[in-house]
Amino acid sequence: MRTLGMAVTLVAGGVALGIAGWRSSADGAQAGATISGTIKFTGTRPVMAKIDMSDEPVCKGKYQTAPTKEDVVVNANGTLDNVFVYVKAGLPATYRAAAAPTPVVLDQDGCRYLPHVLGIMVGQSLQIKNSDGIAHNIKAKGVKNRPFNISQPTNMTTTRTFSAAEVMVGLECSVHGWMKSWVGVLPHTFFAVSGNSGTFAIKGLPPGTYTIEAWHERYGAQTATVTVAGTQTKTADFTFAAR
Ligand SMILES: [Cu+2]
Repeated sequence: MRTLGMAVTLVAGGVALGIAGWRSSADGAQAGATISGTIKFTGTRPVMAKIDMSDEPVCKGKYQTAPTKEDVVVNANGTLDNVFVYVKAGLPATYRAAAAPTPVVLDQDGCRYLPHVLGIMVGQSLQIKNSDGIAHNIKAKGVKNRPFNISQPTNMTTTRTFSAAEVMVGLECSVHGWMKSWVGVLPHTFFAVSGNSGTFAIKGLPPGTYTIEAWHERYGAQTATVTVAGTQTKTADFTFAAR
């Protein structure tokens, strides 16, 4: 049986593939440079509290063992999941992103957001889906983006867009206090989320010197400076320490 943990990865992978495909079709196959790396984790893995879903039997029934909070997800290989990595600065002044690619889906399944962390372009559609058929209420706590509040009483999909770049916009459910998701909104598609292998790749970059930021909801942000040219691949690894 597929676990919800795997579903997170599949959704995140789908997003990344969609972006890569869009970049390739816009700029020619595999054009540009790549910055890739691994998000390492050192120290003692924090123990995440179990989520008590007793009040929501529909959600509880979707798990064989009690799900845990997702503030820190350390992968089996010692890397860190759910890290948002993106180009913070360095794109040429002349760079113009193409039109926003196909919608990104944020699902509410088992009273959790899938994926937990995602990236989206300014103006790109975010399809917020309720797969549980019970009431969820999505609150977006944007600062540069106007906050929104959507009630979804049953199985349905609501589409929203973000008008300004913002890393990150926090989403939460007013009904289920443990439900949290983070949306990185950017004016380009040079972003990735680490996933359960702890790796990332940002492809299709024009030549330049970039500030790459890796953001984690508990451990904060780190940056690296990377210069690429042509179709080079450069490595930028990040290490987050337990605290
Ligand atoms: Cu909810």
